[in-house]
Amino acid sequence: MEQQPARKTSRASERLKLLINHLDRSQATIRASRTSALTSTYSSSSQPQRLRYTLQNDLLTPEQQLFYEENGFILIKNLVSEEDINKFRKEFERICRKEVKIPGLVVMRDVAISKSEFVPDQKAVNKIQDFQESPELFRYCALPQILKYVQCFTGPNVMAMHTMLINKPPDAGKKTSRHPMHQDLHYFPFRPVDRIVCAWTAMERVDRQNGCLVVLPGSHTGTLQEHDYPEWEGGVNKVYHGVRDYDPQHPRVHLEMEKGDTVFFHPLLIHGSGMNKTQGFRKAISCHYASSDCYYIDVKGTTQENIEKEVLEIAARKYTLDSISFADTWALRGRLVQGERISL
Ligand SMILES: O=C(O)CCC(=O)C(=O)O
Repeated sequence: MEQQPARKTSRASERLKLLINHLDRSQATIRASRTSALTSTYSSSSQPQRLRYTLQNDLLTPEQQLFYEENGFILIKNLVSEEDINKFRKEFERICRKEVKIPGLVVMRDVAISKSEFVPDQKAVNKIQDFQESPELFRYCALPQILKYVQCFTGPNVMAMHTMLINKPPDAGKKTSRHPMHQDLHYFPFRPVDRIVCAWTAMERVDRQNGCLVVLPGSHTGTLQEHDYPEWEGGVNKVYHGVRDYDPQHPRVHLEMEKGDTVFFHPLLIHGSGMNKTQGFRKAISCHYASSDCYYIDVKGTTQENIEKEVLEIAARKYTLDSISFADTWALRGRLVQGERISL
């Protein structure tokens, strides 16, 4: 059963009211800095709601809403059934065995394992991305129990923009199974930032041993930071950029989760994942959603220029088009999962 915290009009609702008042008053004091996240809107005129990160809804309790506003994530227990997760796992295995070919799918391999001649190629797969053409895997993105939470952040018109099944392998001794701390917005040329959300579902128990997600609560209230490849001795996986500088003293939360638990988080939340110290693969399935009335931005001259360049190099090999823009790479992959497709 899905977790349903008690709906009591408690101290949390009082704090929520206080927070709303505070946000109302602090609109004029949001600080500016040179980052493309600035094109986000704090409170666009089409959205009369007074909360910043969540929309008016009948689902989140005041406690949950306040938690997301303050921390930038919310964990919902037991949201995806064991049966569905087992089906996703089977489909992933069929894809790895090349029994099924999915148009547009990107298969990524761990940098340390893929160099080893002793490990079969399938065991090097650390992620598959862009599974929007896989009817079985894409079912995850349209699960009603996921979408009902997603729309608390995006509103009713929902695009599935980015799909991943992460298969963190047992670390090969080089610490390459780690995912550096990053903000997902670094990869996205669309805004407003607060109408984007990630759903990440554990496909088995995840804990500190097998490299669960680590988040810096409250970091979603900051701006988009500069990202680049971290200088790791053992190497870094392709496109695993990390925040260049973040406060090492910032409190961290390790999100230990059971199979089927799902965390929803904001695209500015600084997060990553640790090394997989076990012998098993740690699997999770994930989708980034955005309101379909988000719009594309030009990232030239911003901190996102480096990822744009890298994505366009990959796209030039993947698509047989003469020229393709960063926005096009997203428009081609995005799929409407609820409501109406407006501008993305
Ligand atoms: O599942 C993980 O280990 C981290 C995934 C992640 O943050 C990402 O791919 O952006």
